Amino acid sequence: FQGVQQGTGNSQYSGQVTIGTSKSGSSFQLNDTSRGSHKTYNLNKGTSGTGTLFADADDTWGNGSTSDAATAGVDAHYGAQLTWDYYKNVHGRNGIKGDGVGAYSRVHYGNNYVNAFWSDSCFCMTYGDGSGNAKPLTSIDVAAHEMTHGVTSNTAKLVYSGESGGLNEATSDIFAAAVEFWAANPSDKGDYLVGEKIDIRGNGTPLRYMDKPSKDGQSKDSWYSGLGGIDVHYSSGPANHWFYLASEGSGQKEINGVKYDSPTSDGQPVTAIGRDNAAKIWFKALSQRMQSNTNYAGARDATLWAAGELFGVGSETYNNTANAWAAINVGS
Ligand code: ASN
Ligand code: ZN
Repeated sequence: FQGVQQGTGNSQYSGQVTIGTSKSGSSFQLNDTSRGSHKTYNLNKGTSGTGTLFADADDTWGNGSTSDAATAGVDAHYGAQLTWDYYKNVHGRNGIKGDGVGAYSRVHYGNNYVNAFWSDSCFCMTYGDGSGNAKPLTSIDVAAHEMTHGVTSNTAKLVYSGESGGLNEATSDIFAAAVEFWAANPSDKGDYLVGEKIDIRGNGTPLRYMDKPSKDGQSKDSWYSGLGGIDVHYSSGPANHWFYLASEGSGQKEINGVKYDSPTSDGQPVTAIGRDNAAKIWFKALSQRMQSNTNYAGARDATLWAAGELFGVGSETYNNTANAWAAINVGS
């Protein structure tokens, strides 16, 4: 099978990793032919087009720091590879559209750009280099978050405003956490924090907390009638909180060295169904039940339908799934 190669990447966040590359003439390229030909490009501070496809003479990429432009390419390429493998192995989905076709990644976008984004029009992910204390936005969780926007666009198509926008954002955070745990990379272990590697505020705090979203100062822990009127990155809070509660249960817990303390809005404890079950339920709900205008009440219905299909209506898992919704003030 000509073309499929395993390169060695020295990433910034994930240590030394094996990445899918391909050979072209006497050189190698960041073109993962085993995952839909997902390619990674260097924009070299540009903001349009694709810049140049990363190429290398010996198939060993990056040096683990920003002094080598290929390092961000390694992290982005690896994050896309993990996310591809997660969807395929855990959910049986072959690529973002389910058709085996890869997207592509672009790194070194613009100057001091402190963000990353998915675009439906290019079917691609783009990463900034950060600025000041904020590091390049190429960590595993950010890559999985952005790639999941592509999955949402090709499944439920949740409109990116109002409550459906919060659910769209939460879907990206939920699978960001799920991919990070699933990858089990020793340099970036799984957690229920989003963007903890980036240090976006320069004080060591993550962008978002799923056990108690309000810890960021703006996200909401529970549903309330005005939720649809706030920014989608904050109205995601209750659904992120649902995922944490369903996965791990309420109260205090320490996982991979991170301490969590998850409250419930109804004061009733929630018993965990486990992260893998929660992710299976959310994916099935997203891909088979949610629609563009699904709101929080609809998301509850969709996940209970999925839990019923997967585990049986009235099963312990089904009931605990419902309890996690009650804990964020949705349903009863
Ligand atoms: N990084 C952001 C996100 O994926 C970009 C945006 O606001 N859409 O949510
Ligand atoms: Zn997002």
